[in-house]
Amino acid sequence: MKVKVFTASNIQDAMAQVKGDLGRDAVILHTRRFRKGGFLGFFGREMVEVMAALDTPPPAPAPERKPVPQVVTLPRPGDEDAKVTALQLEMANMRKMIEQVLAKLPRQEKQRPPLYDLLVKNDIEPAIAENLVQGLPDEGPLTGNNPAFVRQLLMERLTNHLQRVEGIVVPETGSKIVAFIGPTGVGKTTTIAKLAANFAFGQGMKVAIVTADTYRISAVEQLKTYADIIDVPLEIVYTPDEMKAALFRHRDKRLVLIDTAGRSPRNQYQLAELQALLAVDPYIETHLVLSTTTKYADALDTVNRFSVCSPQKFLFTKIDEASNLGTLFNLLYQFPTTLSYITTGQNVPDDIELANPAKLANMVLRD
Ligand SMILES: Nc1nc2c(ncn2[C@@H]2O[C@H](COP(=O)(O)OP(=O)(O)OP(=O)(O)O)[C@@H](O)[C@H]2O)c(=O)[nH]1
Ligand SMILES: [Mg+2]
Repeated sequence: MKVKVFTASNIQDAMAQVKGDLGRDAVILHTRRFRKGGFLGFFGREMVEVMAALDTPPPAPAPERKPVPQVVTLPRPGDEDAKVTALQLEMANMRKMIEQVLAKLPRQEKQRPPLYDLLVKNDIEPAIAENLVQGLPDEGPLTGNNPAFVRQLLMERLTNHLQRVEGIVVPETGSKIVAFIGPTGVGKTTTIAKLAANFAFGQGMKVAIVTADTYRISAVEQLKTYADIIDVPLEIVYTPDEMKAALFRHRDKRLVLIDTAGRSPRNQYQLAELQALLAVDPYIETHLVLSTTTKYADALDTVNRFSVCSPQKFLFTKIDEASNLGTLFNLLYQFPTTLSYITTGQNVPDDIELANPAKLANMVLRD
């Protein structure tokens, strides 16, 4: 048996080489794509490698043997079974032959489909990417699976992991209090202004804003400016008791939005203080605000440390600035937390929308 490896820039050229060298009876044992040149696996040229084998024919028949004329017989009942058995035998021989060849070959690097590389390029954690592509059919001309079809299957898997979506739901005949917590500068205050405007103008609701961010004068001024433009009342609170009193004063509002100071996830004292502020009312729904531009490891640390405040939902900001949605997807894959809104820019009140699973999945798999 003859086994050869052919390399070309595309599958058609590789197959032409196989045919030219080993002929039409060659058996394809294995194909893979890889990158040649480049730096750390990037920017290289994509190449295709095809491993093919040819079962070399037995020595030529003795010259004196005369060719036996072929007798063509019509199939009779019962012949079909014989044909199937012969075919099965042939296939078993072929499988044995391939197994013998593979056993003699040096161990190959684990094969991963091209979509795995695309996920990892989009900062999906390698272990998560591996789970996502597990069991996907192979794509490419050798298997007959259209790459677009395989991509669509993966897209459905991604969408499934982003299904848990719910914004702020104000009960028909009741009210809602929502607090926004998170690290500094992620966009909590801007997001509150966007939501206040949308609920007050868009849905005609009575809205109030309470801020516990009293660390910086500029923070209060920033929110006061928004509150004045939107024409909603703003309360400034320093202690849990004041928070309780402010919520009581605004019990007639359909929606109360609470702004908090950005906390360093590493400052346990600040987190405990935040926890105490939110503990004044068990009905406060807490959204942990995270920026999509944050590195996954840092975002994971933030989620773990803010878990003392038991946030019910994640809200992701700055999608317009993120080069990919790796952090967002990795977190939602790991935590069974509901996703509320995503923000897409600095403009108040427009740059905010309810998360859309299919749209986000599309962005996760950006080429
Ligand atoms: N590009 C972009 N910028 C945003 C977005 N949301 C907020 N920002 C900007 O991010 C910066 C910080 O926004 P803030 O709303 O003050 O953030 P914060 O979380 O309240 O910050 P602290 O109160 O200091 O913790 C501002 O310049 C905002 O305009 C967004 O979706 N996209
Ligand atoms: Mg703020």
